[in-house]
Amino acid sequence: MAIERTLSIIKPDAVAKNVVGQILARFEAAGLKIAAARLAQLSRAEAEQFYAVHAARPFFKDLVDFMISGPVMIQVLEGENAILKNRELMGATDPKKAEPGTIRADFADSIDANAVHGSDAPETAAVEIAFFFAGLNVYAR
Ligand code: RTP
Ligand code: MG
Repeated sequence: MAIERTLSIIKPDAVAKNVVGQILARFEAAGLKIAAARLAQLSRAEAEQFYAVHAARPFFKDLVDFMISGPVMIQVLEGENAILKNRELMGATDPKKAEPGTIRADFADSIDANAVHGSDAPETAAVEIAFFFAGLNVYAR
């Protein structure tokens, strides 16, 4: 199994609930290492660019409004099979459909306020990591 990196965001709802530490602890317990991290308030332009793949979807404006509604915690997770492992830890997009014990089942309130983002493939992980950490250190651990 290859060592991968993936881009993870703890969204404004989970930061507001003060569960950043609990979510990071789940990544660590699953063997994922934090290779870079920063707390940020996204601008509208940044959120629109980050989610540009969804620009034509009916939920796009709500998604962007939500992502800029408060600070987010952005991290690069590194480990074996990190992209899929993170998606499994997150659970389904809609927390009502997420498996018990997943981050979204335990911390998310709705499909809009769903606690976390995770890259969905190697190509998107590379683009998303460069988007938020270009010029910053990402540590090989
Ligand atoms: P994310 O990108 O945030 O990790 O979420 P995801 O892969 O599980 O879901 P995706 O299809 O990429 O959608 C991005 C975000 O848009 C919102 N969404 N709303 N109302 C809807 O039908 C709907 N579908 C998606 C969610 O907040 C989702 O996280
Ligand atoms: Mg997605």
